[in-house]
Amino acid sequence: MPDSAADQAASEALRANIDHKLLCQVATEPSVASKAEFYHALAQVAREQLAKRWVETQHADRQSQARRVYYLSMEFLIGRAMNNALSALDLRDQAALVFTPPGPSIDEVMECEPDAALGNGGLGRLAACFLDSMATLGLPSWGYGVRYEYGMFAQSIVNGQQVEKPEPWVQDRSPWEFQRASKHFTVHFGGTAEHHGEWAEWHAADAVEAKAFDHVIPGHGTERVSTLRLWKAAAPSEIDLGAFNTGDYQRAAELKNRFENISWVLYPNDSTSAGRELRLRQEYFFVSASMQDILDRHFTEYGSFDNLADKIAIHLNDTHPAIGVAELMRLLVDEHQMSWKDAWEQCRRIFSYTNHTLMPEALETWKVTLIQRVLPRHMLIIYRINQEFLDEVVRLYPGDIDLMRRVSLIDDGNGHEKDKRVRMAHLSIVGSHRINGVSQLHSDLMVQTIFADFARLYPERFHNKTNGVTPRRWLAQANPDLSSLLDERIGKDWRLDLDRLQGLRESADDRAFGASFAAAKRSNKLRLANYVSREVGINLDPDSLFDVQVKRIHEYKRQLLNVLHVITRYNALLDGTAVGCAPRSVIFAGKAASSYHMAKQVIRLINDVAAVVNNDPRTRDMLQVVFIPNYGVSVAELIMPAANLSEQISTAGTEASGTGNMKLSLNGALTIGTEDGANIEIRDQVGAENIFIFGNNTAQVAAIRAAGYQPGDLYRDNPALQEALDKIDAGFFSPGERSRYHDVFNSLVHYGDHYLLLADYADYVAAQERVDTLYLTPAEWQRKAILNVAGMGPFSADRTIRAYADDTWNLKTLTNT
Ligand code: 26Q
Repeated sequence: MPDSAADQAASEALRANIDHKLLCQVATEPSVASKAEFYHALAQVAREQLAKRWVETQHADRQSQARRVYYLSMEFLIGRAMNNALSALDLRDQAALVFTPPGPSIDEVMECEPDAALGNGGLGRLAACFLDSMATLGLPSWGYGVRYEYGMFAQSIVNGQQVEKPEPWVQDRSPWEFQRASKHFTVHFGGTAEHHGEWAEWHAADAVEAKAFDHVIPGHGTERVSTLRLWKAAAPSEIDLGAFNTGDYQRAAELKNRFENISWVLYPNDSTSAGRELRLRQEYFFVSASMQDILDRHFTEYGSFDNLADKIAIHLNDTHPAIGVAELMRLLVDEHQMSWKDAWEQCRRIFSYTNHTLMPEALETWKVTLIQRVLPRHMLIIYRINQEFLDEVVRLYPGDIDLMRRVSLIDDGNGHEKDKRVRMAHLSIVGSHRINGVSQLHSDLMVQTIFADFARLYPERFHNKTNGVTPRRWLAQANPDLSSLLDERIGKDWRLDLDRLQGLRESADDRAFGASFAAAKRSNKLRLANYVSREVGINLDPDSLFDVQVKRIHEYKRQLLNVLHVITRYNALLDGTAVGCAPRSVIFAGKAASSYHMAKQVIRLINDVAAVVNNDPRTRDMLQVVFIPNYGVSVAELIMPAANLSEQISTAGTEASGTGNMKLSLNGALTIGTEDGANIEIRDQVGAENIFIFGNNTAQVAAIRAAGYQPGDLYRDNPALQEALDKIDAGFFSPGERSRYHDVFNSLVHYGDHYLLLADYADYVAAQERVDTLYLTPAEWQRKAILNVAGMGPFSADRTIRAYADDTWNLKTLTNT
């Protein structure tokens, strides 16, 4: 904690500023202000300085006329803003000095802020980390998205089951947003489109206003900022007027609803494409507003669209904003009189696209009939793009009809008109000059499987950009104890240059350092244990091994495999065959999509198993199980620093990258994981001897499936596995309802075990035994944990964004300091 005279003076100045904001903005005074009122006053202090940085950054960007990148994403999982803003503004230490007893602490003040949970999971959080890095690297950059009224639902656990409730993250307004009253665009829907040669006239049926709300994203170690502009849907003002004139309030209210519901709620699904009309409207709504805004800005600065592609890059975060390709064509050709050929040339230089999943059920397609009804002009544009694209394919591979069918933007529905669908991934690829996956394995599989035809057509377009996480939020802010330890050892520069962590390697064998490292971990575990005790009423032993699996609940992520191991361990403890075990606390957290039955069953099973295991006096000292409710950014900030073991156990070939794996390792957890996603690159960086890799790799998974996988045989031949599964099936953990988990049992033993849990079970349990052995040798464990942190340099989002800027967006970094 800084205590020099200068720091004291600065904190006094900050205190005076907060008191002033309390008076003017909150109308109260320090002696009676609540924590929430202090939070608002402090946020106002930060807001003022952020506004100043925003204005200066915009000025610099206009002056430099540098190329800008626009990052289009349906999701931005920001979490809380305060700690990050104070750190970026260099106010964090002073704020800690201001908030001292008898008043609330800075932590208590910061906890008043609700999470901005405008995303589902990995993809949304990646977008937030990227904004942090873009600002920090000084890139002229904007994020564009939807200002959902309700973000990701809040999860509570009632009788062991997930209960969802709506989460209005901004009740009235947030101190972090700036409404831009003058920035609004009209977005049209429906009606008909009439061709006039190259261009068309769209007689739309409906119009919605898109209103801009900005979040200033501060850079670290720079005064530059990035902007996140979110769009809120509003009924056009004529609607209110019409109701007033006719007195038909009922109809007016209905209409208002019909428009304003577009930005009401985030779809809580992270792995299946819903195919719902409202979702399509959301996608087009924010994409159209963003495109209009981008073109407006460009025209104001250059008075022409001829140089558009020299000055802007637009990135598609998955296919969710892919309709943007058609929208840019529409705006340039229909609204700005550019020729189709010129517009298409610009388009292809402007767009780039990241794919985040290989799973077929998550690949977005929309019925042609739906797009025709909601966006008739765009359907015509997509047909024309497709026609020109297929003409090119024919020239390259004459006569290959099957190839044409496979790569077409339209899935022809086996000739049934009503089953025709638009493939958004194909539209994204054809409209982009760069396409990337999010880990080396994922990028390789992408070009070998789902996009193999396109990789043959356009090999130069396909690249890898392995994901990363921001070390500011995920180490500096979330783990202050480890951070100060790092500062002492390797200096403070790792925040902006994560490769500095390599400098820790020479301290791996230093006993004293190992002890301090362990002490930091223990205090983080204590903090988490206190939270769990308060929230869940379970008391964890802070000296037990904290074994953590935190992520969305999905069958491919195999939380159920983890549960099978827990039950196996419990059985072994009971029958005395558990030798060399370390005391463990197995910690789960994550949300299930509201309509995903099997995922909800897994949550319930975890809680049912916890109820049995935690209350068994014979095993209580050796094994505890807890499900922490409402996993989100803020809960993750508590869990990541406290983990000893990171569970990354997806079926090889299914997890595109993972980013929780990076956060956990960065905070000194060892990984137990499969050869999947970025786990492979983590192994390469930390060394195979410092990670627990188990199970079948992608080639083996393919071979097992090809040979006709028989999970029933594995069940019959492995007594420990059989006992664990039988207990689930017989209702051992659900005595009040014995049949509760029949479907879970059946999905593994009788219905094909699609994600090969049983095939990896034995190797997983064996790997877990090696984990115990190591944990019982603390000095060795510490050494490996330190080497994990030391190897995490490449997993900074700064490295990822630099690579995007260089290879994909063609941007230079800037500074205005
Ligand atoms: C699509 C259509 C309709 C409704 C919802 C969706 C939808 C929404 C979100 C589909 C997918 C998502 C989110 C996917 C996601 O989070 N993928 C994860 O992305 C991370 C960042 O690249 C990777 O690390 C993870 O491996 C990947 O699962």
